Amino acid sequence: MCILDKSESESGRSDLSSPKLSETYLFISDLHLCASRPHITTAFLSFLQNTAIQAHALYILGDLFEYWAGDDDIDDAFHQQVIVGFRALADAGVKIYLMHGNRDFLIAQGFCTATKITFINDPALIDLHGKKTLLSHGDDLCTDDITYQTFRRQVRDKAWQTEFLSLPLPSRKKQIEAIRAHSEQAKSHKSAQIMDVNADAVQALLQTYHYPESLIHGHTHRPNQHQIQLNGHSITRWVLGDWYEQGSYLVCDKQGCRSVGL
Ligand code: LP5
Ligand code: MN
Repeated sequence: MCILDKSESESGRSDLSSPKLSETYLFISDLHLCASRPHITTAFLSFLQNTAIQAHALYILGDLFEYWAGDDDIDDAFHQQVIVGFRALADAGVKIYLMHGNRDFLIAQGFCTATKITFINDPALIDLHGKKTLLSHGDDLCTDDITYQTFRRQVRDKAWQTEFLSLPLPSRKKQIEAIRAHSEQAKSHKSAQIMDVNADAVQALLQTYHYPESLIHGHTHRPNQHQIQLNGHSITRWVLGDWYEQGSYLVCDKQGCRSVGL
């Protein structure tokens, strides 16, 4: 597992040409990068070089990749392209944080070291300009999706993962392809409501984390801003968009947060 940086709300950088942007935090998720969608990879690498490079920190809230079969796949040419992009961003002084999604939860220390990314757990509580902000991929909140939650418990089990990772890489990829096909089939029979976050699960999480000012998550691919009133607290739930059709990212600075299309 990657090293967990406990100081997510670290002090500002001093090497940026634009002091205004040095106070900027960017949030993305659900890029589903893969070799067969080169236009998304191009858009993402351009985003790293032109947009993220001006920010203080970039947070990736899961599903960076279409799937990740294990860190022994790091030498793959496509993965190397992405790794080089991240390393250049990190070398320019931008802090990069990554959380697992349901498709890339096998990302481990090898990937984080190669990219100079800091791994964060799901959920992660950070301080955004004095505002408590909770980050999550979001799949854990989809509690109505019973078959998915059962599957999730199995594949997030450490013993199961150790055994799976002991298989040869091609065999793992073959199994993942089968699961992907099965998942696409299963999703076509599920209602949109089942695949959305459950309101009670969201409330329970917000209570556990003592009512942060906002929650940012992805996974559902339904970009939006929801206002939740909970026990006298007004909490904003930001849902990040995916990068299939048109990429978008959430920008948070001292003025607040806003969603921006690429
Ligand atoms: O990702 P998304 O949004 O498309 O769908 C998710 C849920 N599906 C998944 C599966 C992933 O998409 C694909 C696999 C990722 C690779 C992980 C790497 C390591 C795992 C190795 C496993 C061998 O997460 C989908 C949710 C949806 O989000 C919305 O929340 O509904 O969940 C499913 O569709 C899962 C099914 O409901 C249950 C799957 C049980 C699998 C049982 C094994 C059957 C084997 C079939 C072989 C032919
Ligand atoms: Mn997801």
